[in-house]
Amino acid sequence: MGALTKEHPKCMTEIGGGETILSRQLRMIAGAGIREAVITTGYYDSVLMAYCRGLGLPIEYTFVKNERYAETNYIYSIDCAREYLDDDILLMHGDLVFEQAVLDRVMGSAESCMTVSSTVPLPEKDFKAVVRDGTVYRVGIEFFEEAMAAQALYRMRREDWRKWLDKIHEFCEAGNDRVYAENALNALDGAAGIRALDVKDLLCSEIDNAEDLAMVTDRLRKTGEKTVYLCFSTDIIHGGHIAIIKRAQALGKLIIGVLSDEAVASYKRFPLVPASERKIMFENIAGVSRVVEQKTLSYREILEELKPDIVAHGDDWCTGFQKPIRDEVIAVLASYGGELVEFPYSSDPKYKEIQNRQRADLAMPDLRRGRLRRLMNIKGLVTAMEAHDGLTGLIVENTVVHQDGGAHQFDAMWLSSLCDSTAKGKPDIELVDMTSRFRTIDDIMEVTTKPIIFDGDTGGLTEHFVYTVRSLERMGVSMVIIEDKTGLKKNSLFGTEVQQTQDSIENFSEKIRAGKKAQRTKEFMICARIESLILEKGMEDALERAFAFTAAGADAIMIHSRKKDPAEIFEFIEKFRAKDAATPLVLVPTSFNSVREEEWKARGANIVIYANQLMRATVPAIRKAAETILENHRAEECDATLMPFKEIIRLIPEE
Ligand code: SPV
Ligand code: MG
Repeated sequence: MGALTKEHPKCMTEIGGGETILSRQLRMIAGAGIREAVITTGYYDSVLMAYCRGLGLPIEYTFVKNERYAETNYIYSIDCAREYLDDDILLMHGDLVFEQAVLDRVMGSAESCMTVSSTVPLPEKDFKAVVRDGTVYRVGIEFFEEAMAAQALYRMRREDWRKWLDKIHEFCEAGNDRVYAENALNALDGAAGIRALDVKDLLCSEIDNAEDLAMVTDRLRKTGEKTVYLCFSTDIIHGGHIAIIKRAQALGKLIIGVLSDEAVASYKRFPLVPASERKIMFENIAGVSRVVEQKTLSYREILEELKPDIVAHGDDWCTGFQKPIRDEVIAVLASYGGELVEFPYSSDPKYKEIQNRQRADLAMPDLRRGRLRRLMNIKGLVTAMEAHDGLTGLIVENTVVHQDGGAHQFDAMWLSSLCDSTAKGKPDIELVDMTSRFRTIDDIMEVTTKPIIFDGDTGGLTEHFVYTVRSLERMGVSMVIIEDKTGLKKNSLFGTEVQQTQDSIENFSEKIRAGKKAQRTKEFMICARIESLILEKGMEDALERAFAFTAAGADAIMIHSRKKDPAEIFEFIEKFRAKDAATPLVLVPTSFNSVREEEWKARGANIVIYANQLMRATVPAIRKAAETILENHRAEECDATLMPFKEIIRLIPEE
């Protein structure tokens, strides 16, 4: 190496990209989560120590000088350092350069291992390993039979390492300290249980001369030219993310994707930090070449656009709901010759704690209130499911269905007057008073984070409604829906079978105006519900009211119908949208239930409320259980239809 090592040890030789052999090794092991390094030194030890410390890596160094470096081999250096090596270790020579995938495999090995290559030709003068049944028996330059090219990169389990280290000590005590440490290993005759880890053509090479140096720098430059794509949905960056970013950077030029707000909200929870800000967060991480937004959970679109050489991901997606996404990534990569690199996934307990804290934040009134509007902006159409107590709230909060690599969950909760009254065994005639309704809201809010749409019935007297608005706002409710009826309200699903009176446009508009005036926050919404179709007053009446109520300040319009056929709702949406493209439209498709959400969205609706299905699912189930017990005079027969309480308890969050 001559001139290259005149003023510093060989490991400080530059290998391009602003790195030396050593800085690259240390950066990579720090990225793999290793926090302690024992470095044996010889000449230029002070230069080396200052250099390592100047790298600013999160590593605690122990430097051990081999005072007899000129006359001994590294078997003796290890022996000098043995008191610091009583652990699982990663052992490597200081002149070794390897690519990230090699380190990933070594770190991922459950057993002690050494890197070998079945594809690299046997070198004349360098290390070779004699391998039998996957176990390394001998390492040295002199073996050619049953041998594979090998590199001095080992991962050693403590008990295996102990055997080797004791042998090293035995050799040195006997004055046999001018040989390789591997000579001591060979004396163990395979007893150290080192598996041969075949890294094939991956870069794993020592630098002995200028030729090696040229080859390695060229290989690294080519790696650097590769583009690597890594997608994140997180809104907090912690150490684990940085470690993955560093690993991905070692594979090439790194492009980071941030998952769109819509995709995050659909599969996880509402993002606390919007995609635009998450983008800036990642742009400010050193070495990230570009940050793009990934619109969907599926990678197809972004991969077809960017065609990265490598997609990197944690190996947690090999099973579970992300598997179809992974399968698609593999197929798309195969279509243009890209490669998938997976890192062992480790979940950080600290991250869980942060997530729990985030959940608690999301439940706070000020953060919850505005989220309905933001979700509408992000998704175009949001879905709300009825909840009438803490338990149904938890079902709405936590039920997720994974389908075709996507995830679906409800965006919001509907606090139905019908279900709240029914749960109390009372008719839906505004008999359950506001204090009791607020109590239900509070029960639900205490255990959930999703935005709440409150069924405000008629809103009562205008003088009372203004108080209701303020209370709901204060609690963190996002929207109240009031219907244009007056007098004794009955549930709309009875239609004209019961006596119901529609309020006048003037009165109801006045109620809306008063509510809007009473409101203190910008985010709270008042939605006007039009009963013209329910009461068979015709489309013209419905539309006239919709425009009048919007003019009075309503933030949204709900149009209701109890017909099975969705035709009149389609017609209303079309006619309303012809004149008003912006005001959100809310639907409760209990009767007209054949239309899918995608179609409602395409037609211009913004909120779909599933108003009573959970309650209707409960009643037949509990009645059947009661009847079965009565019929059999015992509970055994009904057991098969019941959920064990252990499972029910799992739905309930622990603080
Ligand atoms: C409710 O769920 O209480 C409603 C919707 O108001 S509906 O029952 O369809 O009228
Ligand atoms: Mg109602």
